[in-house]
Amino acid sequence: MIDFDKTLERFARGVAQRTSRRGVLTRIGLLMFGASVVPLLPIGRAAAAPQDPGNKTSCDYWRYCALDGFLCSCCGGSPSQCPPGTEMSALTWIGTCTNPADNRKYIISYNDCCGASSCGRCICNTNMGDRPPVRPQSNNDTNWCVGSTSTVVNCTTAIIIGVATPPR
Ligand code: ABN
Repeated sequence: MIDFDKTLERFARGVAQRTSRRGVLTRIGLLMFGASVVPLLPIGRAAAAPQDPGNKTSCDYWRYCALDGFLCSCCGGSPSQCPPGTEMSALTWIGTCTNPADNRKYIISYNDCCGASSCGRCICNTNMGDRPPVRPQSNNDTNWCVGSTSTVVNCTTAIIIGVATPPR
């Protein structure tokens, strides 16, 4: 029968004779350095973000498909940010728009920006999926600033909430 202890001892002695202590320490050091550097290497994460083509100050921009209001992009804000001095409404109207870059449907939240005065620039009334005010939950001709500090609507944002359709 093989003497396990003796075999292991012979193997360890052989390794010890063939390698120097400094060499072993160098290898361990290199391994530790490699392990710490790997997470820092550049990794292509761009694929995760959807492409977002189009002119954000035009009613034709894909995210505005169900919008009723002044574009915040024309009023000192952006499709997802209110202009300075205004407050984003907590209440909102939800639409579903197709991104031409990947042909997928995205859920868009049309939060009004409240305060200051009505912006008055870039009015859009695309209204896809809009229903009469008798169904308020499906109507976009609504002042979503009613629950905010100011009920004055300055402009309307179009924020991507998520993908409505799974990848094909
Ligand atoms: N959601 C924009 C809006 C505000 C007030 C009146 C109509 C539409």
